[in-house]
Amino acid sequence: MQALRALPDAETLAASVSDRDRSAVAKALNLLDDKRPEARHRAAHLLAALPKQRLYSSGHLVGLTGPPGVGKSSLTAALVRVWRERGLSVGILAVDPSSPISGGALLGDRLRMLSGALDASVFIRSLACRGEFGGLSAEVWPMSLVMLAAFDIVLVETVGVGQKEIDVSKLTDTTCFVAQPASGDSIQFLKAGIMEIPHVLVVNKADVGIAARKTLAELRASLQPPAHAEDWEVPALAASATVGTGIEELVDSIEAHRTWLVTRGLLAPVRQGFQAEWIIKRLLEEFGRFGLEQLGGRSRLLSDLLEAQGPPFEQYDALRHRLLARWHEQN
Ligand SMILES: Nc1nc2c(ncn2[C@@H]2O[C@H](COP(=O)(O)OP(=O)(O)OP(=O)(O)O)[C@@H](O)[C@H]2O)c(=O)[nH]1
Ligand SMILES: [Mg+2]
Repeated sequence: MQALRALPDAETLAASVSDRDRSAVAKALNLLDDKRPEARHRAAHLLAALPKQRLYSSGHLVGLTGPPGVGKSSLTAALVRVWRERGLSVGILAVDPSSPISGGALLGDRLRMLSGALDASVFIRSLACRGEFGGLSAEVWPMSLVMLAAFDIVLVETVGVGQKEIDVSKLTDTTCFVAQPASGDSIQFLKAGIMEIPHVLVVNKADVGIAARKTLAELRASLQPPAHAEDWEVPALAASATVGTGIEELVDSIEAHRTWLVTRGLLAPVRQGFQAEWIIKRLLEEFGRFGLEQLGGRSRLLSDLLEAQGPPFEQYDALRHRLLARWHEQN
């Protein structure tokens, strides 16, 4: 209770987050991580008080995923430098499978090594993954919303080798998969349709030479041409996070995908869709399939949620109460 009393009220915190106050962002993220009922109540108010336009119609949520050691953190640091040069602020959520402390520290070190990359407009938060969302912690969605209210770019770094990427692509506007030179795994996953096709593919460590070029050629060959001219054509690039080649092109490709979404009016619906999926996933975890059926079934719920478009915790709690009331009536 002590810690909660020390917090400013949800509206004040939301206003400070929107003013890009870093310590407010840190406090807001702590609040979302707090499982106590009073904290959850405040977190719901906080999310409801954030400017809707920022959460659903602006900024860019970028996912960076790939196998362990492929260079995601190094690439993050290189990307941050370019974004900063372009005047954009960046919030980073690093979902670390092992240790939230060492993961964040490592990323911080990488960023510090790139002189000038780590300034007041770059914010890093490390999250331990708790086995949900195929490696993504349940808080990633609400935390992304808080970060979107405060930063131009929100980058989510997650480790994934195959199927796990599917879940990242359900939480970020643009998913970027980082492939390892001379590793056939990702190509096999793509070909077999096990891996959700990312929006941007990049072979890192291009400085190793021939092996990277070969992998890039194989990846390009394994990408299906789009069925419709209107579909997004997935770019496959080579980059070197350590040498710094291909980074501007990577930033341009990531930006091009956002432009593609915006010109088709897809940014808001895509994010509302992530939120609806996040709510359904939580309901499924708490009440199982039977619970979902009682609420009208998955597809009905999905369309109801997309239509209603409220803040995430409010929508979730309303459904939860509806279900509990129903069960109470029946027994
Ligand atoms: N040669 C070469 N090595 C690189 C490049 N990028 C990263 N590395 C090296 O690859 C190793 C792993 O880099 P990280 O950036 O920690 O990779 P990661 O994907 O974030 O790793 P995890 O978070 O542990 O999954 C480090 O030793 C880096 O120095 C690159 O472009 N070229
Ligand atoms: Mg890393």
